[in-house]
Amino acid sequence: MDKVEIGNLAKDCYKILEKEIREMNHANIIITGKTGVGKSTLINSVFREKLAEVGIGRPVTKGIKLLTKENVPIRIYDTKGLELGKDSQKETKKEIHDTINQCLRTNDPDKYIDVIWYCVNTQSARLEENGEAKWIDELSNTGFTSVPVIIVLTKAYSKKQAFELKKEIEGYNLNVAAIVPVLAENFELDGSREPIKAYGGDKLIEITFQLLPESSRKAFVNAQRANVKMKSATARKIVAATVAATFGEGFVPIPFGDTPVLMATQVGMIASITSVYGIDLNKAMITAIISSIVGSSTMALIGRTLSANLLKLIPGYGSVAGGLVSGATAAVLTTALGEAYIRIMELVASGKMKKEDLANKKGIKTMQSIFKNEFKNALKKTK
Ligand SMILES: Nc1nc2c(ncn2[C@@H]2O[C@H](COP(=O)(O)OP(=O)(O)OP(=O)(O)O)[C@@H](O)[C@H]2O)c(=O)[nH]1
Ligand SMILES: [Mg+2]
Repeated sequence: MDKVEIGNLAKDCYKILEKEIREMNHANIIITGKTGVGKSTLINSVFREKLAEVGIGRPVTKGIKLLTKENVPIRIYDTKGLELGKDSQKETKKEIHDTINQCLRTNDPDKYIDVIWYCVNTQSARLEENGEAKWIDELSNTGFTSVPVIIVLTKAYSKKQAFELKKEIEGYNLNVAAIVPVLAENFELDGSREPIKAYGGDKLIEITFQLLPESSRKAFVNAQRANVKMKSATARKIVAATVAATFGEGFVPIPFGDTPVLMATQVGMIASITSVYGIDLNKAMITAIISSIVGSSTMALIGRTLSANLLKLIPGYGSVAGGLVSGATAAVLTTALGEAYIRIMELVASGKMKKEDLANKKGIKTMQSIFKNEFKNALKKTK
């Protein structure tokens, strides 16, 4: 493939990606709880941008701030810490209900509040004091609509303490969907002891996901970072769907000589996986990714392997015009491409590879070796 062809594929891929992001709905979450319970820390740890720090805060009501960031398909409504007084509690609840109702009145599902995270400090006193339990119980129903509430037990340094508090709250039979202990950031102990490792964020993301309407789920998977498995599982579904599609296409051109390995379906797959990981790639990065996949050394390997192993096995191959093979072969290539691309996105998402490196020599080498490996793996599975 020449530079122009690769450039065109990259352009297509970029266009699809832009469109996906532009058309994606948002997930909308209200987060509330007493002052200092760890709301901001939680937001910054479970989403892929530190929204509580870098997000643009726009006041919605006196006590509610909307946190957003461009290209992150989530809206966080951060409430000012709840004070203990009855009047303050009443006012905060009214503001929350007003916000939910207002969003509902837009008649735009993209704006609807999907879930409320109510944060309780795991070390806090019993919930029935100050009427907090009753307050939580009344939170989910605004009079017009009902929004699920998850109680997040924040700063859950001690799992035992979190477990006991959870039991206690369960005893109140509140109108809540789940109670989830989370330690959002490692807790450093003094002296030589190991810090207590952060945990629970992945669980909170999983439970929240289950409560979301279908229309918000894509956005939520994109915006979250605490649940890596959710990203890879979603990406693998996309690969499986693409494999099924290429199968359906029957005979598909494969990369002998100058024939492009990447067809529209695979380009779409790459764009969709990128959007699952929520990694902002520019055109140069996408071009580098595509050229490292269809680059000559990779293609040579594929060509050799395929002609040695696979083509012989495909009945009637000899009668097919040169360069056309069955859906089975296309499936191997698509699987390899998808798996390799997931590996690359994981490296970038986990910080093991800088996305800027995708466009340089080192990055291209890494990607080529990943793709070759995945190609061999995919081929093995067919045997
Ligand atoms: N180690 C550790 N510290 C935490 C955790 N959650 C909160 N903290 C600390 O607790 C303090 C308060 O956390 P914030 O996230 O600012 O609490 P907040 O609810 O946003 O507070 P307000 O916005 O003022 O109501 C900060 O010093 C955090 O570093 C956690 O999971 N682990
Ligand atoms: Mg805060």
